[in-house]
Amino acid sequence: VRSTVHGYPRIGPHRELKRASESYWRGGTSAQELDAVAADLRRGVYAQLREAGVDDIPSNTFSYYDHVLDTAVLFDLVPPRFAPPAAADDRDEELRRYFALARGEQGALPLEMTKWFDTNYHYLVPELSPSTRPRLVGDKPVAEFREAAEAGFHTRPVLVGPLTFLMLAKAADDAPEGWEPIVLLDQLLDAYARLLGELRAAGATEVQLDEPILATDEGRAAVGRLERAYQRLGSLSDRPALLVSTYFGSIGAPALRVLKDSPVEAVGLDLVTDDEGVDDLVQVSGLGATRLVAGVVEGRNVWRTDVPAAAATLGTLLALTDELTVSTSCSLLHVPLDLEAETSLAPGLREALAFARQKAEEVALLGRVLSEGAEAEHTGGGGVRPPAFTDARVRARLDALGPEAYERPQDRGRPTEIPLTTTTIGSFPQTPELRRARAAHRRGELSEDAYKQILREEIDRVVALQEEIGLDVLVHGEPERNDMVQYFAEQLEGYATTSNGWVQSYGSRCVRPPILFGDVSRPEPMTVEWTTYAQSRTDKPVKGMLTGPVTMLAWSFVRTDQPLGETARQVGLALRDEAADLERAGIRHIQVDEAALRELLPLREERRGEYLDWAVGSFRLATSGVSPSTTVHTHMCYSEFGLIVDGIEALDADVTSVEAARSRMELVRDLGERGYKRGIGPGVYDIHSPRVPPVEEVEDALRLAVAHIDAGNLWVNPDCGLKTRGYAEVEQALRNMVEAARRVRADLRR
Ligand code: THG
Ligand code: ZN
Repeated sequence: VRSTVHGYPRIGPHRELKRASESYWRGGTSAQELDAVAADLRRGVYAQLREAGVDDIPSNTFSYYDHVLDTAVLFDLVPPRFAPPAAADDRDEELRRYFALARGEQGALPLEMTKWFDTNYHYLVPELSPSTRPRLVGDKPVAEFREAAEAGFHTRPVLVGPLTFLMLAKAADDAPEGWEPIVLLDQLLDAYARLLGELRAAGATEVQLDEPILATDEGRAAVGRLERAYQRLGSLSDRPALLVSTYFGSIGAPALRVLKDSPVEAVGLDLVTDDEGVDDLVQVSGLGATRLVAGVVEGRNVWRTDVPAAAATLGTLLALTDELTVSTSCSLLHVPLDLEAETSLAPGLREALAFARQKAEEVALLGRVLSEGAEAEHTGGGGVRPPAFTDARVRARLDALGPEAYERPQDRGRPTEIPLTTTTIGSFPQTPELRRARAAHRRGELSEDAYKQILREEIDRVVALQEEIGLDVLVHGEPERNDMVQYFAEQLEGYATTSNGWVQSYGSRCVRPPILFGDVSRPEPMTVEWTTYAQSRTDKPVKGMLTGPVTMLAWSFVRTDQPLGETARQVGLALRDEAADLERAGIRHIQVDEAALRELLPLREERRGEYLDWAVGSFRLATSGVSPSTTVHTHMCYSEFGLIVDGIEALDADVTSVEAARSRMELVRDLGERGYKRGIGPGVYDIHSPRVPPVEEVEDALRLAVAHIDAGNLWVNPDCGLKTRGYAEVEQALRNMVEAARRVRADLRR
């Protein structure tokens, strides 16, 4: 029994890739230097996996920005607005175009970014049209295979599978209505066929094709295309062995049967995310000669594997297949690299954790246990459970709550009499000075008093700026927060934070997801000091800013010993206490962000109702304790409204701001038709690019919106927080936004 992993973190032990690429973008590093850093990181990964004892090492899991983007570039699936490299062998030109696709350049907006399934990783969405001609133009997988081979590692190149690639792509704006990228399947398969031939010629004996789309309803429904794709690739005469790898959930018996009956040599299944994977295997009467790559080590959470239990599962799987490989449930891209880099985790908790490197050791151990009959208990792999950390008081309080704790009075009035009230989502730019001060404070080089003084001065500036611009509902700007989840996790009981547990979110941007290991409670107020300080500096209302329960879970590693809904209720209760304290301190607007509400939506329809029940319940628990006259706000990112409009209504916030740049009109029309009676703030400009929207553009958006929504219910705001932007553009954009609101208000009075 061999061992492998589906993929590995690529940013480096100290985020070397972030440093190197950001420096390259600033012009401080040459293409050669950047490539050298990347090559070192790749070699480091192969060496680490070999040292961990992993038998089959993947390659092409590295990316400068995103693996879906890499695939688009590899097959020449680049929209025409991105000029091709001036010369074929100019590395700077090649990188310029690659990063332009991800980040935009003069005259060309970047590809859209969206969440990779239900994770906090973002991929770039390929734009395809009927004139798109897939063809193999790059050699990244081949070059990285050769590079690894020269360093002494025979690897298994990993590719995004053709079905997943096309089903995640979107039709370009100029494509005819109703055209779908999937119609390019046959042409794309020709390009994959060529690539497989080149990999074979370079010496690759096995290639992994990732098809996580099969865990979604749409993917499961595409069995006909699945069959076509893998019959075609499988019947190539001179090719490497094919591993079709699936993850983020089970794929269902029909898809599994297609793969079993196809000429592919191996199938990877996620056996931890839900409990249907083994049922699927039983239903198709086992895989027979098709090798099973069994994902029994959880790839996207940080708990140590119960090795004896996993070994027992693998034992039963041996009856369902002739050949077995032990693996992770998905790529380890979603967990931090190495627990050894953490020095300050509480003992007891630490022993219960495994990061990527430790998980690689776990698959290797399981491989040995099964091959050699080694006793799991005697090989250091006993199932260590997280320490039971229960808080009887939290449980008693939750048990004592009745249904009224989840309801606000329905006849509460409209929060403001101003039509088109202007506000922002919460965060203001985090200046380099601010980041430096926070880093110095963390290292102990800046005293608590001096740090707080800097924060107060920043709040003074942000409040004065908003007053001067003429915004109606102000914010304090969140200068004290490193991250909207980490900041709260640092202050809540039941949560641990890491010092180096970085996980890639998109491109060079990383987050350190905290670890929610026990019952959650709030020892002290978390935001009252800063919010009330800001309120003391202005007569305008200041909005208090909290992160909602779903988002606190979505962007953390969470305990698995109780249902997510139960954990969410505990977070909701802590936030309810915080909201009460804010209100007592005189704050009359409270925003509870649920940026990740869409992201945690289950990939399969049949599980969505249950999810929305607990997601909505925990939000309402957090927000229903305040007086009817306090305005409750919420904000959501990346929402596709067909799916989430019911959620907006169910949350029952007084004001919901949404990132609606693309679907703004659809949303206001839909809410208007439903007679939605609460406030709605469809983001009037896109903060993800530095572009300043002209007044007229915002005005047009507002005029369209007031045609569908009562102006008294319409709020005016950017589409997301401003922390990643610079002051120069933010100031001008907000001025234009406020001016546009003034013009439309004046017309309404006529
Ligand atoms: N927090 C968390 N997850 C998120 C977001 C967030 N996921 C979705 C979205 N927002 C992702 N956006 C970003 C934007 C900026 C950064 C990370 C994710 C970022 N990170 C700093 C960096 O990489 O340099 C590090 C921040 C830190 O010091 O903690 O800028 O807001 N959890
Ligand atoms: Zn947002």
